[in-house]
Amino acid sequence: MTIDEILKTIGVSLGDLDLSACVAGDRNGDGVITIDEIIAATYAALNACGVDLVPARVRELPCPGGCGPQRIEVCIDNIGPLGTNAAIAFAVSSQSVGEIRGLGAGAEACVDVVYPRGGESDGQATLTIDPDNQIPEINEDNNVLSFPAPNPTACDPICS
Ligand SMILES: [Ca+2]
Ligand SMILES: [Ca+2]
Repeated sequence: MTIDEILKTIGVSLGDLDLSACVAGDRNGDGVITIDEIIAATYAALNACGVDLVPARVRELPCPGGCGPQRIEVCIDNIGPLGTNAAIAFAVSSQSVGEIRGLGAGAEACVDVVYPRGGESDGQATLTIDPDNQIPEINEDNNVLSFPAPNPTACDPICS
């Protein structure tokens, strides 16, 4: 949230502006903006007002029977003060592997995907959230996480 938006928030609280000028300022959805919501908006201004997606962690999943494609669990957090209903795409080592649908403020979502071989560098893979930057965020510079590439012999050797 910018200073301009905070001023709009104050304007709404004083009845000068319609609530639609800053719906995000009305945190509890009661149709009015109160002092505590202005304070919350001011705090939010320190971090801007919006979505901030970050890759939380990646975990190798066991493969049933020891044979099959290596699967990983990917967890994405939204550490921003606002949620999003947008589809959030993510890529592993520059290969698009999946998306999640929406993420509330402070929420986390985890999904299982097949680990795409190739693209590792020095045994490290990367998880990139919103790789094509479809979603504007407070911070676009915290969307990449490096993690150790799964050992090729662990799960997806030749299955007979
Ligand atoms: Ca981000
Ligand atoms: Ca983005």
